[in-house]
Amino acid sequence: MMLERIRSKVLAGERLTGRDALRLFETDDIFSLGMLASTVAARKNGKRAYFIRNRHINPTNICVNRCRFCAFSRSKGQKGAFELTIEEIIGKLRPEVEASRPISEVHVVGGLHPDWPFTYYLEMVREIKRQFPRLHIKAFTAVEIDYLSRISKLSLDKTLSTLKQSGLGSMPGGGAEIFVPSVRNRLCPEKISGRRWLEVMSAAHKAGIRTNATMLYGHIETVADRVDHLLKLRSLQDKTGGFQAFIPLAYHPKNTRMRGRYTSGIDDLKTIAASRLVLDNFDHIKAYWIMLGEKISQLALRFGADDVDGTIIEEKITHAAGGLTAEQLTADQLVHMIKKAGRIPVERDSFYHRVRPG
Ligand code: V47
Ligand code: SF4
Repeated sequence: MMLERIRSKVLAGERLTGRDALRLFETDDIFSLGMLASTVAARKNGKRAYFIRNRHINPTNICVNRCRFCAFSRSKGQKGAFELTIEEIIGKLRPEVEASRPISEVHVVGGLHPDWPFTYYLEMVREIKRQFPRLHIKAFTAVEIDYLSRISKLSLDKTLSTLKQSGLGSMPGGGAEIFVPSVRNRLCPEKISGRRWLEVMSAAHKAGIRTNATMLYGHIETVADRVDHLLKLRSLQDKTGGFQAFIPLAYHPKNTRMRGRYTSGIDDLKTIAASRLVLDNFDHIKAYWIMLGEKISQLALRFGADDVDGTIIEEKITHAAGGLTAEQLTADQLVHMIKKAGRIPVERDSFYHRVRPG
């Protein structure tokens, strides 16, 4: 019953308020919530569910920040710390790019290294582009871009345009966590503020770089904090239109200093559905199978999601924190997953163009 008024608004194409959004998170009626979100997803993407052939690369896990939810990062010299050379990065990519069905995108995200200069990052992007001109480079979160601008002493705009000229194609959505300062200060006190994250994304969009957005949920935040986060993203998207997909990231507690519990399947599905309904100006909601698991991701495709990410190949951030999934799935497995969820698999490129029929 509680959802009746919201349903009417959604069906009439009216925008939901923060109060409506709270109701979505608070409802127990997940079936009505899922159906409503699914209706909106169908309006935007029909029955299509997207996937991509991609590979993740983490150039280093050495990081000057110490986010309390992060089990991936290490200090310099600490056991388990690693640094990849550009040759090693090229070596990881080559078999995937030269395969009969090559990856179309590399996703590059890492720690904030205390010594690497900006030129190392530029060289990394340039060399990937030189070796594999057709590979799309989706790299560096807003947190990394801010750091690169500080170490290079270049303005944000100049940092972004230099990276773009060197081959950066788009940016992932990490580092957003939860924007509300009181929560953010407990999660990751050294990290840039939520406001700065939004500023960096705004600058990227103005520079013609499309990005994603994320929200880390299921730790110490309240549903009101989630709603605040979604509304801030929606408001920036109204201004720039530069976000492609929104990805709720389910908190994984193992080996972290924050501890806590894994999220529940119910909360995962509610968060997908509420995001779909609140972010009316986002084209895509991604069910990141690495964090949700294959089965919840399938259900998420019936709760408003239209994308499951990709083949990944190697995943360190979630798996350091107790990820329960495999690190990679083949395109065939992704197609099967999507079909069994009653959706039409579409292999996409980084801008959601169809690559070939699934
Ligand atoms: O920024 C860190 C999160 C993010 C944990 O844009 C954790 O297409 C859960 O942003 N439990 C990186 N999450 C991953 C990311 C991403 C992944 C896939 C696709 C895209 C995209 C973006 O992972 C970090 C942080 O928010 N994270 N530790 C943890 N223990
Ligand atoms: Fe560093 Fe990112 Fe981990 Fe925070 S989440 S400690 S910024 S690698």
